Amino acid sequence: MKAVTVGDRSDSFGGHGGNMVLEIKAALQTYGNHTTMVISRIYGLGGKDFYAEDGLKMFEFAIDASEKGFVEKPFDYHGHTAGDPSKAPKKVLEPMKYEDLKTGLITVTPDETTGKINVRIPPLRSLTKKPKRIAPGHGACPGCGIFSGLELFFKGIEGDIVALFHTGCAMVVTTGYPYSAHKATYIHNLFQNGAATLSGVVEMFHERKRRGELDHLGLQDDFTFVMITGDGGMDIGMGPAIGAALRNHRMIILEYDNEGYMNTGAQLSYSTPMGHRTSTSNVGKQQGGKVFHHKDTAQIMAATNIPYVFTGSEASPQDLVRKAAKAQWYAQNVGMVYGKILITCPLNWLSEDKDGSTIIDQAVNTCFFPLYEVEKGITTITYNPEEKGKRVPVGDWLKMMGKTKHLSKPEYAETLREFEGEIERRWNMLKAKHDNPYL
Ligand SMILES: Cc1ncc(C[n+]2csc(CCOP(=O)(O)OP(=O)(O)O)c2C)c(N)n1
Ligand code: SF4
Repeated sequence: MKAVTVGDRSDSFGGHGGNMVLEIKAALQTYGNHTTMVISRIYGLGGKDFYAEDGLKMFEFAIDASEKGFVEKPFDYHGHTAGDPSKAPKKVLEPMKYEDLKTGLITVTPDETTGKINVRIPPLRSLTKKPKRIAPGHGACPGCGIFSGLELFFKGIEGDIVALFHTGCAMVVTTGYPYSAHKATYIHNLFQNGAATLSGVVEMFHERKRRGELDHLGLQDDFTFVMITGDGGMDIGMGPAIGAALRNHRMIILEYDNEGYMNTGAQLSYSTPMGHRTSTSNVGKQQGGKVFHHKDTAQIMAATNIPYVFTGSEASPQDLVRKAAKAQWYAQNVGMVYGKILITCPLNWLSEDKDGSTIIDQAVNTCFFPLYEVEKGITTITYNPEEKGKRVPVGDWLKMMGKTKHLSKPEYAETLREFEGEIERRWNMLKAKHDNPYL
């Protein structure tokens, strides 16, 4: 057969063909057929029908190619109505420049004798020159902590990134069709596929680099691969995330934790703390917020034995930027990193927009969200509110949010006591780990 046309009723974006044509091409290659020309046409999208004339056209493409000896258009859409080019979205942002992203102001050096990774960061003001990787103009609610948290983290990353975002607020509010707020290379995939997809991209990148297949592009090739997920995405995508951790791919998983599935209407996640109100853990006669404790994702990921795990908060910016720089070093040189940052969601926490970083700071100072890192199995608390004389009662933090105000009422005293007890238990466990490198 000289030529074959394959019609796919779905596109595999970026693949120059639907899944069927890619499979057929692969099968031909596998069986040593390098001569049959393959023409790919995507048809029937957007409710378009497929008529006999369309079928005839498919034959004509192949006949034309076999007569000419070459394929004029190997890949195209068939039967679609072209849009009006004058209405195409205009480019409004210039691409970021590598020189601006790689400031050289942050240095990360491994100490050969102690094995420690030394990080030096400049005064944070000097990093404000670094371009934002997510453009303003996205649709997040006022006071949303996601973007200030992510941008702060990215300030600690030098050079280019490839970011994969799970579904969730961070993704939804930055990708309102036909626009995108992402200035860096961006991939979206579903909760069950995110970590698997990015680990595939990482391995493909390193393998093609090793083969020299990217040399002709003249690229700076020191990308950092980062997956961004919410706490809900981390629930649903926990299996693939652990799989990627066990395979130890050179990438970072950064979880922004707003303690619920906010994008779909503030349902509880496994990270929602006990007693907190969400749309599926109500406060009323029958229930006083969530009835079981939040899972400790950072400890779960630390147990996979990846080289670096950290927690961070935008209320402790130096700490977060330093950890981001260290995360980049590990992700480029050793293996997988997992980081968790607590961020505010004023819409569903029923808190004041302006109070975001104060609330987060209080969460850290109650020891509910301790700042620490686990580096090659060794735990270090990077900020200890007790030693600084800053520890505050849990109730002081909870009364700042509408979702937890009820916990100060006498009828919820038992829930509060239980929640406080769990915070204390986990904090003491962490201190023990900090004091003993074998724990
Ligand atoms: C497998 C699957 N289940 C459910 C959904 C619907 N869904 C989209 S976003 C979302 C919530 C995500 O929560 P989180 O990751 O915490 O991000 P947030 O919206 O809080 O930023 C859910 C349940 C989905 N997209 N895929
Ligand atoms: S719902 Fe919450 S997390 Fe989502 S954009 Fe609004 S403030 Fe941010």
